[in-house]
Amino acid sequence: MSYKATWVSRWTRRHAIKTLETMTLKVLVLNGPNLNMLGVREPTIYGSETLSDIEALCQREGKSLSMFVSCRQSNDEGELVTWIHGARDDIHGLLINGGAYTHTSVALLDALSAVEIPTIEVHMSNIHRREEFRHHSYISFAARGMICGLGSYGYVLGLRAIHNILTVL
Ligand code: CA2
Repeated sequence: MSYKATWVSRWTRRHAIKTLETMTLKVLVLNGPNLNMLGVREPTIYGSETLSDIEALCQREGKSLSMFVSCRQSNDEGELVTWIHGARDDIHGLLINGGAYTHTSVALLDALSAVEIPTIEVHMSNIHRREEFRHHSYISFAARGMICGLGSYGYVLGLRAIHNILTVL
């Protein structure tokens, strides 16, 4: 490698590290269908916390990790796909509970695969202890990891995992 190429590559590496040090990591937390009903019904499966409680928990955890966390929920598959596409340019990590679309949606899988954003899948309940149709997840094909069965704590762990992926791994 020439002197100039070496210098440029050193500068590029140093510049990239500096950019990483000063950049605020942005994470999008997506919740799918019916998760807006959390805390309202079926407390035996999903607990008594509302979606707002969980979103506030995510904001707090994000702050403690110096990450900016935005949260969105939709009952509409197409809207979720559009939000995933929109994350491509300025979101560094995704935490997603796809709700029932987890088990049915190739569209969500394709959207996640297309944007290539490090993604953690989360579920309130342990989907492997439930009906057989919940055991399969399309989202898992595109996710770096999956957390299930730990209720809202899974969102906290998911954000920590994303932070780890973006800063260490
Ligand atoms: O355990 C999870 O987080 C799920 O993603 C929740 C989905 C379910 O379809 C997945 O298999 C596992 C359902 C969310 C529905 O939430 C409700 C909350 C209260 C009342 C009714 C539904």
